[in-house]
Amino acid sequence: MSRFVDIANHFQLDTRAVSAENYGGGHINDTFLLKTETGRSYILQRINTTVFKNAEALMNNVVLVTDFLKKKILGAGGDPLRETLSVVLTEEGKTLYRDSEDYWRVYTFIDGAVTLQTCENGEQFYASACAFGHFQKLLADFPAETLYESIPNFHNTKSRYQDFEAAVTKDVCSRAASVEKEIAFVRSRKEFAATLVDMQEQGKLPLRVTHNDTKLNNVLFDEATGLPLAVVDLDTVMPGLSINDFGDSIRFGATYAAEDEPDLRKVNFDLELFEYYTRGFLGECGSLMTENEKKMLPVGAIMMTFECGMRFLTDYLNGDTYFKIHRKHHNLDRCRTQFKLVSDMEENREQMDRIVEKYCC
Ligand code: ADP
Ligand code: GN1
Ligand code: MG
Repeated sequence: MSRFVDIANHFQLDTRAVSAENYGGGHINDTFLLKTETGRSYILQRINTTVFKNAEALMNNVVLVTDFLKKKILGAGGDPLRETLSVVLTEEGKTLYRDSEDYWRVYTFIDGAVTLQTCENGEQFYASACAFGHFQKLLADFPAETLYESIPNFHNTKSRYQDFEAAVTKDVCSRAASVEKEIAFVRSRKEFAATLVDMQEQGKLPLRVTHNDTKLNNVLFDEATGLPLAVVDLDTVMPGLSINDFGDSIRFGATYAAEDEPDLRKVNFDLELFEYYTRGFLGECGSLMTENEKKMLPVGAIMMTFECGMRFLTDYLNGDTYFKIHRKHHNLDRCRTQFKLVSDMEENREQMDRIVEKYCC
């Protein structure tokens, strides 16, 4: 029996696990689809403890957030077992199993759902916006102070900039000379990198409980209706900026190209998709947002795309130690798509502002 099946059998499953296959395309954790003797499915995940330093505190967050969401979902007449994650405990009643090397967790599998890696049409992107906007709305009165900061300074673009400069200085893989153009791209936006962090520190943007990793593939859609069903990947739910949740979705989803598309001619920011998302997000949580937040939504989109590209470049310079890679120069390809999108958004900034205004009133 495989090691993963063995590990799975330390959890309270309906019957014994019989198989575990690689699943999903995340860059940080390892995900497996488990099957038990009855044919029931579960999700098994190995937590990347280089990234998440305190797996127990992280799981405490997940339990707090999912318990909170389940109450709200029940109150609204929904199905708490399908509309958010459900943690399966170990035989000892713990949220994590620890073997000699790693921390593991299990979630029940949400059946009848699909995940999208890129949008096929605007309606799907609109649906994902409703999911993340609704998520934000549901967590509006969650007690933020009970949450552990699973990755400190996660979307602190200013400190991400410092990490980038440190990577250029160390240049451990002697790659800096080959990415001069990308380095210059980041450096010319140093002041921009500070904008949102500064505004938040000056009290111009409120901290809220946010998801912080609002990629399209972190939404499950109902297979039967195409409607959004659940927001998953709750590891980075922490205090953050609403506009960064908006922005990270735009970064990943407002293009028909993949995040790692090597042919940049195919990578274009799509204003129509931007409009679909803006309509969905503001429709769900716009009434909770301040005027400043709404005004800064386009900046959130540019910032998250810039920050992510800079993180990919930093990791490339550091020798690919953070994000999983599946080919040589994978992080560089990812960085380049992000920077192409940043340039496109900068060029389309006025149209983005107009679209946001259109859905603000
Ligand atoms: P990562 O942190 O590596 O991105 P995720 O938690 O997002 O991992 O899981 C990877 C994929 O597995 C998701 O994109 C989704 O398709 C699927 N998935 C995760 N949790 C569940 C679940 N409880 N039920 C069904 N599918 C799930
Ligand atoms: C990572 O784990 P995953 O693949 O959902 C990363 C995000 C990046 C994203 C880029 C904890 O998300 O911040 O935006 O890759 N997650 C972490 O695709 O660093
Ligand atoms: Mg994910």
